[in-house]
Amino acid sequence: MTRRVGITRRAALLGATGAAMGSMLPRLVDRASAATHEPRMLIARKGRAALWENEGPLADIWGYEGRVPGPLLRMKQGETLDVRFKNELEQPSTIHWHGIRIENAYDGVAGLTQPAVEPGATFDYRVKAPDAGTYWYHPHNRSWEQLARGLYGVLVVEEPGPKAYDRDVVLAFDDWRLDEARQIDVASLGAMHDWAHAGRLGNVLTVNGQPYPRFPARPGERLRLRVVNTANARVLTIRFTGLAPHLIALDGQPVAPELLADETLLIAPAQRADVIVDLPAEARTFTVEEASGQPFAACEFVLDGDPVTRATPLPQDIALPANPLPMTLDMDAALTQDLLMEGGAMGRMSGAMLKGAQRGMRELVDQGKVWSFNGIAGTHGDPAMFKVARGRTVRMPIVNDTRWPHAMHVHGHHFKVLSRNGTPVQREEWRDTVLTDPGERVEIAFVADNPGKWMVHCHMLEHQVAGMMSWFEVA
Ligand SMILES: [Cu+2]
Repeated sequence: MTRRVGITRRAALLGATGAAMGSMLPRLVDRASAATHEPRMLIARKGRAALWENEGPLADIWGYEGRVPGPLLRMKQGETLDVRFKNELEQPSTIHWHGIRIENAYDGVAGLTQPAVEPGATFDYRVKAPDAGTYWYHPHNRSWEQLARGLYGVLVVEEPGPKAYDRDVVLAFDDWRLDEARQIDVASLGAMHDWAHAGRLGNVLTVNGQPYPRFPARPGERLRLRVVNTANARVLTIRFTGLAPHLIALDGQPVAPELLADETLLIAPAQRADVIVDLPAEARTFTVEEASGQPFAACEFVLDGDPVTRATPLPQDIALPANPLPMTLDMDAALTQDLLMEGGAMGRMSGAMLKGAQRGMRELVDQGKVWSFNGIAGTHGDPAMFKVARGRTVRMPIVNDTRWPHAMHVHGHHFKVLSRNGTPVQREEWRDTVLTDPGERVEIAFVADNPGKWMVHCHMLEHQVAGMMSWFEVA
């Protein structure tokens, strides 16, 4: 039995050794070579990373290019990025381009939009990005294992025109479950306890694959922080104390700029949030904290050098241009598809359909299934939850009848979050992943304009594999 340390353990560790940790080196940025149409190679392979402390023992990981996160990909809105994925792992894999309203054939879902890419094989993805914003990529085959081992990267799609900030900084948060040898705890991968409860929660938090990165910045700089939660299952509470963070986008889609209440961002697995901060004019240090439990510092900004001066105060000028989303919802002619989530520990589920037959809980557990959508413990190979004519509005009331939060993700589309427990959501909020609390009813709607087969699933990856998955077809 390995010792479990709470994620707050980092706080104690950082108190002792945080100051001694090495400085953050800027990550290499990889751009598409648009002129030559040479595909950009992305190789999934084994690598090593310092997850526990910057100078400490290296952990064996799986990563794109053997790194965690994988290469930061940048492209311009409307551009196409050709990626040749090569799988040098011993397990089949794919790449899913999370949040990109992509052509269905390149959505990367093994068993639905493509066969899994076998060890040694390649697959060519065409990533055309209609929307600017912050996105990410990760496998969609045994995601619960492959993401826990480090396979993910961030994809930035840049708006055209001048920027209302000096620089952007990606903050990709992840939590890892490390064992006593400071290696990824692989013995607990697939543990039914995690699958039936909150999912696989880690005991070490990293930002951009590092336990405590320090970001150099200039006094007075205006930064766009691109926050990504890449954790398998942990909902993060990120606090930017003293930085007056202004939210400008959620899941890649612009929102009317707003000062975050309590300078705090709640961000579920797979979600992204873009915030603008104006750093103060004096040289000093700011920490960004994780505050879902005992708050502890996750990274810091070290201000040094000549101050940057800026004429306009926040939130002037920081609103992002709208993306070309289909935003006109025709609710009168909408197809309504209810989504009832059941199961999990302390739930009321007594059985579910599995592969076409009704089964009791005991048999479901034996098959690794403990959750259901609309009474069905989902597997790849199930029939579609619904089919919808292209261009029709889909209205989806989601009821979370479980004791656990779930982060519902819809592929190929962004949806508007209409209401929570019957109360209209005030913010104009277009998302690809929405957090639903235990007992909550969240209504979403979207225009089904992207033809193909699209998954809808929980992005707590252990919940997904244990039954919280289905798909729909736009024809
Ligand atoms: Cu879930």
